[in-house]
Amino acid sequence: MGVELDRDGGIHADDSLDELKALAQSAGATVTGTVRQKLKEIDSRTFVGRGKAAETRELALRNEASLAIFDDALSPAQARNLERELNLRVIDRSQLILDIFAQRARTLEGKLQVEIAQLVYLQPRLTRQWTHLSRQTGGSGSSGGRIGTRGPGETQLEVDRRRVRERLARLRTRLKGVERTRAIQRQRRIDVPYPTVALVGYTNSGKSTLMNALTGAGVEAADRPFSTLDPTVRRLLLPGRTQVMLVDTVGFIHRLPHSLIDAFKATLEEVRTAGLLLHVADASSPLCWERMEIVDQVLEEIGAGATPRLIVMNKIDRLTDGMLPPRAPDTIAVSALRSQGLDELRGAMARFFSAQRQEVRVVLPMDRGDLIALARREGEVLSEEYGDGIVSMHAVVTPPVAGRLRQAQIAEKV
Ligand SMILES: Nc1nc2c(ncn2[C@@H]2O[C@H](COP(=O)(O)OP(=O)(O)O)[C@@H](O)[C@H]2O)c(=O)[nH]1
Ligand SMILES: [Mg+2]
Repeated sequence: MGVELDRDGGIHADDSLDELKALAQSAGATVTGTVRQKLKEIDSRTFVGRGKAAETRELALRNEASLAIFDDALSPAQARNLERELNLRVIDRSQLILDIFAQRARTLEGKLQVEIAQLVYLQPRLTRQWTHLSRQTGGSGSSGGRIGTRGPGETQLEVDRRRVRERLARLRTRLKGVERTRAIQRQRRIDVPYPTVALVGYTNSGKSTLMNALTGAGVEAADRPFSTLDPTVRRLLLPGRTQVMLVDTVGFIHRLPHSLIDAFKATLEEVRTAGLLLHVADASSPLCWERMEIVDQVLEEIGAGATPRLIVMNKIDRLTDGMLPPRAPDTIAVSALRSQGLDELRGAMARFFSAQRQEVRVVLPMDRGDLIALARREGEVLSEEYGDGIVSMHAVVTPPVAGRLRQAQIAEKV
């Protein structure tokens, strides 16, 4: 069910509802009907109008539906009232997305993050009526009826809020431990020291396919939302000997639940600390630009709004008329699937990093041959003079290497 409100901007209600349908199917549901309503104002009690609710109840009965999914965020009270009006279990888009994440989570970190997000979402909804209704309709047997009941849903709805709070605290402590390991891994990478490039974009835009095409990483790429939850990192060699670490991570979507963004802070840290973002967009989607705006908003929200980025227009093989959507000058057109345009993309990344190269003049202890070798390998050494137990060097290197050299210097070269 979706509503079109007068004040709606961005993604149109119909497109949003289509996306919701695809999400529901990908979660294992069979969609037996869609309902939409144009509203001036929402009904604060039941979100949609009374007439619409009655109509939906009829439709659900006819189609033997066991679940209603709302495209808009419902307050806990609205969801409860709607369950009563529709005589159906009711969830909203957030809960559906949380459910899909729960299905996709593979690693301990991913599972912890999703469960935290689910519990945070459920916390205000833990009331007696809700529990009662969930029990009544939850066990209907069809796979669609199970959506929103996986993970903590079924078990935790039956415990009281205090125990949920306790569980949340425990999960957060465990997650902290896991995050620490990730932070150490990231630190090691910074020490390496290659710049990090993060793939970002709307879910299903082809980030993982591009990762595989560029690095042969063998990351799972599938035609379904959120197949990637956990970050994968691979080394990528660019023209001009620049090495970078390429990170593939979770995609974004219209109305991504806040509890998820919060819970995935550590995963998204990979994006926040990257030196360059590749914003991968599905150029074959009619909603390409609207989706790019949503991605920009989420990037802003997680503190990566100012990170430099290259815009990668993917799936150009699907553009029958060979026309890209009207585009900004700095975009690179590729087909990750057919490995088209990848040289141009590598070139653009290399140009970005070579423009970022810095001149450094440092005096190093003689025994830091490793750093001199690093500067030679990762940059260009313009001069090196050996003196009394010291080497003074003038080089042009990437920012991470420059940082390493300055850290180890005993004096600035004059
Ligand atoms: N036609 C076409 N399909 C692509 C291209 N890149 C990715 N896909 C498909 O888009 C779907 C989502 O890809 P995936 O890499 O998993 O997207 P992600 O969610 O952004 O990681 C898969 O079915 C891919 O095969 C492309 O360049 N052309
Ligand atoms: Mg992916």
